[in-house]
Amino acid sequence: MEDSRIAAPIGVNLDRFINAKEQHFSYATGELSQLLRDIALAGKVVNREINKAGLINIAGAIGTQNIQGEDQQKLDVLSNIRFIRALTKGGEVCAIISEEDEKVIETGSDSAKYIVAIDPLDGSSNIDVNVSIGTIFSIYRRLSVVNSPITNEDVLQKGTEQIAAGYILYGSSTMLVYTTGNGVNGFTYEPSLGEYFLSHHNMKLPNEGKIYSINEGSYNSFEQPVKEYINYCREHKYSGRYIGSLVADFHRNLLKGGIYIYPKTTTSPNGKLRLMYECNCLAFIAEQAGGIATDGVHRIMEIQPKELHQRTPFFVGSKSMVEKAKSYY
Ligand code: P6P
Repeated sequence: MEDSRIAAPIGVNLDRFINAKEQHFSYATGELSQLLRDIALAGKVVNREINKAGLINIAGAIGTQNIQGEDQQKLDVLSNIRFIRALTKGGEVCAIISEEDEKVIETGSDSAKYIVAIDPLDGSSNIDVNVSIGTIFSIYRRLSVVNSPITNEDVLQKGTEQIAAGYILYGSSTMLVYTTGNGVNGFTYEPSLGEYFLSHHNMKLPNEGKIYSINEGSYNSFEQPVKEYINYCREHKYSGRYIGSLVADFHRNLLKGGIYIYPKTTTSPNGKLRLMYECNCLAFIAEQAGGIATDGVHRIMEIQPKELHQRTPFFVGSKSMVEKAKSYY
């Protein structure tokens, strides 16, 4: 037999991983697996559009604003369309909460069991300066019976009710990182094969870290406990690393240990980040990897949402660092 070493194994692709995991759940009927595949596929399309943005003039602002009053970038709008189309055609989702849409999007798949909350492209102000950006998503089970109208209770569920969450990081390489409540796994996209391959199995967030991510330009507007924690980090010679792109900062801290903080500020009295499609998603991943996520004091995933685009202060990362920050409150 030929020496098998000349054919290096290419590893486990996302499809095979999802199928293998599905077999662990006797009740799994394949819909969640299909939903994860739909998200992964849309991520491939968005990845392709991001990578050629500068060439075909889809970078930059389009002159409109989203519900948040933020200038919409062409790729924001394009990514939103791609994910909504993929989730709608996939048939597994009955409703979508998107950062780019004021109201809940009903897909028309009234017999579908799942609801997705998504930030199609976070960090979009970084698009035209070629800094990493990301898609962030959560998956919930609908509470109302199928083929009935979508209710507020369906779309305003606590983070503890998530059945899956993840992000796609469009960086020096494109990665899909997700959890279904049994640990966190990372897949690296191989464009030449059009496949995601398992590259980071059972990811763990180091309990300690020496990286803190916060926009210190807003220092003067922070609450006293936040200022005291920043001073603690400075005294202990931690490294300040703030890319200005949540998914990129979160991913680095997930791998190396660290804390990301977006606290209340005078301009963002409830914090800037959104509970449903940014904070809950990353909180679920952080917790599944051994970290924690709070609003400074309370567990993010215990917050009862009252509105779709609700904001919250966000402290996420290494358990001992988030707890240290909390000790100043
Ligand atoms: P600031 C991007 O707009 C974002 O939502 C996150 O990705 C990022 O961490 C944060 O806002 C940056 O906000 O106010 O520090 O520029």
